[in-house]
Amino acid sequence: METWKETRGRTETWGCLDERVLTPKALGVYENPVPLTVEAVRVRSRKMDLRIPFETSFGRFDSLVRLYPEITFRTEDGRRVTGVGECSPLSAPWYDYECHRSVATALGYLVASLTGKPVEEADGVASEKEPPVTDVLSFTSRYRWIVGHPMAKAGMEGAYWDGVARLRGVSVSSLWGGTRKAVLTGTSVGLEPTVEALMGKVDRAVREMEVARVKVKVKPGRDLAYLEAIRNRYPDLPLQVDANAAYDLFDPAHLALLKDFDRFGLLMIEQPGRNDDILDHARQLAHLSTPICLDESILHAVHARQAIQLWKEHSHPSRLVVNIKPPRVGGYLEAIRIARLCCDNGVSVWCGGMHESALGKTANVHFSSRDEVDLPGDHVSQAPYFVRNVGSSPEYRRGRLTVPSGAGWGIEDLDLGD
Ligand code: OSB
Ligand code: MG
Repeated sequence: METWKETRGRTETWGCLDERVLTPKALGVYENPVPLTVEAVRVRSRKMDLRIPFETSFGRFDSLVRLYPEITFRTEDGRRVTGVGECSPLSAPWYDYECHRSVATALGYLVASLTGKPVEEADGVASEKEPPVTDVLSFTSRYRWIVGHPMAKAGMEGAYWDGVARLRGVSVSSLWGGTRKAVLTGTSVGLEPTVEALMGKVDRAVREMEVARVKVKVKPGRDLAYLEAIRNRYPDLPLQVDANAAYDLFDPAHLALLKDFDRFGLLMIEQPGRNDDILDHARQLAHLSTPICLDESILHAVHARQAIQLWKEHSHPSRLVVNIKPPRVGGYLEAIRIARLCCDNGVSVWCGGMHESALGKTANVHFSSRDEVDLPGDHVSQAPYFVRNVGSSPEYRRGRLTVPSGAGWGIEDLDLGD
């Protein structure tokens, strides 16, 4: 039964949004026909110290653990290829319920599913009787039964794409139907205790880095004075804010603050309300002229479809923006599906970040090379993100990152240790 249909854009999209719609073929995403036997799956992890401790409305952190699932595939003629992905949770369940400990647990189930062993016996070596995988859906269907845990799944899917791209000797961007050679990038500036400290970070981003736009974190009480200072110094700077769910959309004082943001000509206000809400964001903020961006509350394409529908009823799709983070939506195919759905309905999208290491950031850059991704992403920091990274980041110059063209992710000096 067809329940919802949108015909204004390039594609027709049905309400169910299961894998029969927005398929890899319809999205221009490569469908690998070569049978690949999963031989082994292992997970490495690295604790990484941030150069700049990061504060948001939910908390402050100065180090992160990144997990790297690695898959060894065997082709029918005996060739071996390995691919690696990144899981980029925070260290505690602040942003969503995931953290590096929950991701490690979920990865145990993913490894068991891919290697055909019970989770208690999963040692990463595949049992002989598992059939090979081909296209991405045949790969993800192995672990589709696992509810939730999108960051664990995204890292595993990343390993699949890197492996397939290396086998073919092409970049992941080309498998994903990416068209851009460079992607626009902005920076995300954390909360600072004083206006002067924040202005130091903003000055560096604007004057030294020349980023394509600046995003600043806000929360009630650390908002208007900060925005006023930025606007006084930089009247034309492309500027947006991210509240990480810090405002109560039914508190008149908070609503008045958000309405006041209209004075600053912001590109968007990101996730002001609850991290699991879409409906109240649509209804309670329809009187703002600043577009609302959803981050935390969009976990898959069905949520994006519901948001689009609600903005059509209560506001206008041009006042909705979606921050697509592949780790938050369970992988790259789902990220591309959301991008297409939004683009077809007049909703702008950009690629957010989770303070990924060089591998995860590079994957986000490959995703951002799709033409639906029309706004600058959070791909760079005011200083290198980490004291020591796992490889070089894509080449940055004046608000743009070059999409790597080498095989796989195209990171030549990737070093994950043992
Ligand atoms: O809400 O976009 C967010 C970092 C960690 C968790 C959530 C968010 C962020 C950022 C920084 O804003 C993005 C980045 O530079 O990686
Ligand atoms: Mg955000």
